[in-house]
Amino acid sequence: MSAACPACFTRLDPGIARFRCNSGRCTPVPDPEASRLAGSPVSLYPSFPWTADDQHREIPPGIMCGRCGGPCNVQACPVCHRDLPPNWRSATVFTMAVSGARGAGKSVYIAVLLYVLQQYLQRGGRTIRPFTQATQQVYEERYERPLFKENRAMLGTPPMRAESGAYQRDSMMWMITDPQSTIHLVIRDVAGEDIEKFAGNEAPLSYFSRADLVVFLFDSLRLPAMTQILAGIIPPVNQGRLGKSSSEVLPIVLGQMQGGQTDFALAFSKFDAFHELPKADIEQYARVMGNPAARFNRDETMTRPAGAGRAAEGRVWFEQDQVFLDQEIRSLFELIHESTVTLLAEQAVHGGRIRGVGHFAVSAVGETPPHDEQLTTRGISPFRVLDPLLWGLYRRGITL
Ligand SMILES: Nc1nc2c(ncn2[C@@H]2O[C@H](COP(=O)(O)OP(=O)(O)OP(=O)(O)O)[C@@H](O)[C@H]2O)c(=O)[nH]1
Ligand SMILES: [Mg+2]
Ligand SMILES: [Zn+2]
Ligand SMILES: [Zn+2]
Repeated sequence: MSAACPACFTRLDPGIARFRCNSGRCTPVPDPEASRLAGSPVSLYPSFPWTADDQHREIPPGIMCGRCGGPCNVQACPVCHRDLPPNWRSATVFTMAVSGARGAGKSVYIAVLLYVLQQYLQRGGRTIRPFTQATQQVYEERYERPLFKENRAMLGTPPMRAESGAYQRDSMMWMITDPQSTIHLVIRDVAGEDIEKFAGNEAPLSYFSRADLVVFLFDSLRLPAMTQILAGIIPPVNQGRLGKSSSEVLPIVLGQMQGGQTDFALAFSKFDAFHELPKADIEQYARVMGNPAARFNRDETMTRPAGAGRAAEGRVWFEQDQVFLDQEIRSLFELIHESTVTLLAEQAVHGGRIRGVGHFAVSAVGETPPHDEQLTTRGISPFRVLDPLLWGLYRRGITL
């Protein structure tokens, strides 16, 4: 896999490059293309394109600044004009975007995903670390602190046009290392509010259709039947920050997809709600959800064969688990009268707009928070959170 821009997720073409002036003599100027893709005004030091021709096939170390005549030695993305990290072109990069309605659990999912990934990778002597200081800071302050240190709900992600605090405008970049190789995992969060507003193909969300993987979180707790059935069994959901439903937001996200480059993981979030269904006295749900043999009732991620020398074994295990789970979740969408959801995704595959679709069930917290000031009563108990990512990687030939 060739490298991709960590900001706009464009795969880098070896014949096209861009260089930024670092002479110290130029000043930042408004960059229309960077602004269009960011969805807000962006000023950058001037940058200039370079294209391969018959005489010059290899990307040079730098070019001359078209403004001050000084050196341009910093590589930038030819599409969004953001800086690329040093030596980025030779890196293996996997890009992932998380999408879904407001309050569907995107940010909490990302926080818990990274936490579980760290534990998962430790087996077999592998590690995951923030690749940049900015990532470390954003993760610690915005994700880790509320959930793992203060046990409270995260604030809704601010819209990208917010004056300040829109931390998701920059991707988080992580480095997964095992004795043989290094993979750069780039993750972008988004405010549900921003997705809701968009219709059709919007530049600031165009990274969706350039991502290797888009995870769409379908909020289990917003299903009309669910909250009624579970009234009295789980705490009532805070309706304050909610907007369009998951069924309304899915077509918007799929409408954004084009080019067929992206694998699409369609996942129930807050799946713990489904696990509560047998407690309600409704036969139809109790029978399906009470089946202990069902894949959506067990999570064996941590006992899966993994680590050095066990990749082939791990792959077989994963393939089987994934096929069954996918079938079960499709049936579950039917059972709850939401088969349009799976149908829409299938259509996007057949129309060549996405590369493939997989169905998942995840729970990040493991229970419904009593209120925003107390996230869990038992501690965070994640369920199957790694599945979408492991599937996305598997689809690119990477077995973790
Ligand atoms: N029951 C249950 N509730 C969850 C889970 N994960 C998140 N929640 C609840 O969902 C709320 C919203 O989660 P967020 O991750 O902030 O939602 P978001 O999708 O990032 O929302 P925006 O940033 O507004 O787009 C949390 O405050 C929790 O109350 C889960 O696994 N189970
Ligand atoms: Mg959020
Ligand atoms: Zn870019
Ligand atoms: Zn210059």
